[in-house]
Amino acid sequence: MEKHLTRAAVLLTTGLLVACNPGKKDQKNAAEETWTRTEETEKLLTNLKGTSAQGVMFGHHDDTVYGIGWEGEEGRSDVKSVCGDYPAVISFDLGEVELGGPRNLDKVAFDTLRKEIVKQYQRGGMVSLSWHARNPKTGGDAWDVSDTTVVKSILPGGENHDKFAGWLGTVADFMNSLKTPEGVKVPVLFRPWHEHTGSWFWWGEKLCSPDEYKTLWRMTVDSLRVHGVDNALYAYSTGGEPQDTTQYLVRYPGDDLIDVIGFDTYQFDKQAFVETMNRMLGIITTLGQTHDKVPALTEVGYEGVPDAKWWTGTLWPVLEKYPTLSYVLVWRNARERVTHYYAPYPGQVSADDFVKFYELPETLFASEVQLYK
Ligand code: BMA
Repeated sequence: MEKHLTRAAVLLTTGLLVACNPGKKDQKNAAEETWTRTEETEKLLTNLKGTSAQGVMFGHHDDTVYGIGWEGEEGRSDVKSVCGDYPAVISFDLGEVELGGPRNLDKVAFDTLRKEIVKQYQRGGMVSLSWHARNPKTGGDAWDVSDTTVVKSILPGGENHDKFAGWLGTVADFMNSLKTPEGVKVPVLFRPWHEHTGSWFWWGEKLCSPDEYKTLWRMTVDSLRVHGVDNALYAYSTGGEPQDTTQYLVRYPGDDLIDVIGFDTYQFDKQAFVETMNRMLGIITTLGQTHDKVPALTEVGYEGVPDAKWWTGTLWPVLEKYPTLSYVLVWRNARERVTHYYAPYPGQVSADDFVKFYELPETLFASEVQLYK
């Protein structure tokens, strides 16, 4: 770890110089030269840009590690139990990897995540990783917004910078540990610092300036690159707040750092949800084209899916209007919070409608994609 920290410190300094002096081209090139992506990761990016011609991939958080009434059963998935196939995208969370313990914030072992990530790769599907990192200043969780100087404190020169550089090292170690039995590093889409257009995480809008937020991003990516992480793509995802492309880009850290542009939104009131979806999907469709980035609905859902026709009656009629969308991912089926689920399970009120959604030729599940060929 000490070796990592030293190397990270050098790179973080470079990153900061780049952030502060965008005109100094040679410095930027020096930082860019320090990284490459594996062949499989390049392939993933190319295929992500191509799959929308075929359809939109369906995703589910923590799909294969637990569901309603079960946990840790080899091969099980609520989505598969309902429609017969795994999601094309499965996401997991790295929260608390920074503490060095065996399990993440939702009590899933990191060893289990490693195995499931490899399995999803072997299916030809994609893995996305979010990171609900704990609050590095207060010691609270990601939702602790009691102090508005947390981001500042972890940037170069801040009192928690060294500590946080160590945290980034734990993320890098995890990414570097994702290998198939043949030794192939498994590509992942890393999606940290999400929903930052709201103010419920310590990296949220009211808790740091746009420059601080962008520097946090650059520091994160630079650090992973210098730690040898060559199997990651990066996703920038706002909440549903931006009203137009300009607002969406206020904290955008730069085309050189980001591969996927997305947003998270949930249904409470149906009309408000549909309005937000149309506005945001329009924004990321436009920016996907003008910035050559992959647009994705990085988190969506209706808790408990109480509408029996939600999939084909609400979600799909909006999605089908935005054919360049790469994937749509619903949040987890929590086994420890009985009403906190977003995908159907056998017998759930929207299960039959989900099968109809699955049967649409334009929705893609794991057996319908090959993202590494
Ligand atoms: C939230 C909830 C929490 C969970 C967190 C990270 O939206 O599901 O229960 O801890 O995501 O997965």
